[in-house]
Amino acid sequence: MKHFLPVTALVVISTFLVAAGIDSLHLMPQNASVQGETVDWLFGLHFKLIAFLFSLVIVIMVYAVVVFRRRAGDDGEGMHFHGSGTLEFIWTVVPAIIVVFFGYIGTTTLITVTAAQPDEVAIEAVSRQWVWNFNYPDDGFSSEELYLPVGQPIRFDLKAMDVLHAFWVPEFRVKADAVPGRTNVLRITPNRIGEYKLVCAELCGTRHAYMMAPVKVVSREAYSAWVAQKVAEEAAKNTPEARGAALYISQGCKGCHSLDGSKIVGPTWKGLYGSPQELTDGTTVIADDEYLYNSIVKPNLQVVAGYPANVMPQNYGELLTDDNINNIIAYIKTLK
Ligand code: HEC
Ligand SMILES: [Cu+2]
Repeated sequence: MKHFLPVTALVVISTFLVAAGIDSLHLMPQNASVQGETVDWLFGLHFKLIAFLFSLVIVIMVYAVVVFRRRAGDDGEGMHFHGSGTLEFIWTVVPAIIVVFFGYIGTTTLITVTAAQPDEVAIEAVSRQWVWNFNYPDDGFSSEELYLPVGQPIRFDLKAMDVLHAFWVPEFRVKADAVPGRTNVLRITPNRIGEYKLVCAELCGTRHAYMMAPVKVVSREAYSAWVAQKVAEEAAKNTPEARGAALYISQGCKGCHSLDGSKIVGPTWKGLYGSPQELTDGTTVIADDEYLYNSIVKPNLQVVAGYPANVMPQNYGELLTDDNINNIIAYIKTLK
């Protein structure tokens, strides 16, 4: 019994020292979410328990080695004893209580961290090999950067287009898998303005290590400004001219028509609208809306002099809607 007090004192001192040592290592980056506070609290508690258990084992072992060592001239036997009911009871019941207690706070922490928030905003995080994309359904645009307003509870709907990925921003602490064919949910309320990095935390192929996306937690005002800018960009993408420019590429017009005045297979579109066109039958027409429409739908009707007939595909009238064609014409008009 005379060893009990010094050993207890040493265990207590060692626990504090080890716990402080672990703390000073800063194993986790700065926390930046409300959920992270709960996680860090639980994490900290575990490390204090680890510091205690480590001290319990190491202090008693070192104490025994030093204090009970064989001294010069001592060749007697050690003390013999058979078990101790009290001790066994204590070292069964106390750890059992601790384990159940930690199980309990682990569960309540999980419930707190995953709880739905009344005013949460949904953002869809779409993962594919090897990029992230964020859809903001409330405002109808998507972005490659994740902007978040500080203090706003966010519900991430996680999607995967090909294989398993995982959504993880270390500063937010919480993490969830993105699984093809289902939508996993992850809730985060960022509470610290700053720039972070989203990483994929599920080995997903060759470029897994590079599957990252910038995360910017900004003030509410900066967020509104960014949303307004994105909405405007989205609207700009939706003009007839912009849609026509997209069709120029997606329908293959680009392969035969240049925009810079150079002659490829067909005539350039630069300065085409409103200019006189010499045709193979010797006549000259002005390239107005009607002429352009006919040139797209029935290319052989009026063939431009110096160019072969039957080269421009004859079936654009079937492939393209009238809307498509009008968009292309609107685009051609911008090519001065
Ligand atoms: C395989 C090559 C090819 C592709 C692809 C092609 N064109 Fe053409 N296009 C031509 C050729 C060659 C001419 C000139 C002969 C003629 O008038 O038919 C022409 C002529 C035109 C003209 C008249 C130009 C002028 O200077 O008077 C328009 C307008 C036109 N194409 C629009 C389109 C559009 C729109 C697309 C895509 C949806 C497209 N073309 C795709 C080859 C192509
Ligand atoms: Cu991935």
